[in-house]
Amino acid sequence: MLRSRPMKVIGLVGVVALATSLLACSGGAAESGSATAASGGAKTSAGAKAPGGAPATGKTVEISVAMKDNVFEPKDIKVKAGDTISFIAKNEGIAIHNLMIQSSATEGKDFASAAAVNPGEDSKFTATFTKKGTVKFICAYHLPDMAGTITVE
Ligand SMILES: [Cu+2]
Repeated sequence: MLRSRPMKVIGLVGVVALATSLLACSGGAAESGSATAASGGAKTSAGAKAPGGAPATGKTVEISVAMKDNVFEPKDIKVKAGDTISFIAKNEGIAIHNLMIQSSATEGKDFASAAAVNPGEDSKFTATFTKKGTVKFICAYHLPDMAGTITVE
């Protein structure tokens, strides 16, 4: 009886030490494993998507653009190539406005809000820019006043 007690204590310490080292070990393995998967995934999509353009990043960025009478705020927007941009075109004026992105030359299509966004209303749409450079956007009702640029970086 007297001998088995210290043995038990040592055994318990041993088990705890083993469990701790196992936890530390699996934690480390999981970390390096996910890092490898992330960089591998980026490489794969770079090869698979749009040659000449940036691959989709899988990231969504929300950008609100106020349409006032007669100006966009902001009128100069910066985005990252490959991000999905969720545009919210908010009509904060008293006239009808819209937001037309003239990207057909670089992206093969234009992105646009509803053709007529009424005062007090919003129009949401998404766009992805794959080519770095500058794209113009306008309000079709109020040229040349309502125009802006999107810089794709
Ligand atoms: Cu307008």
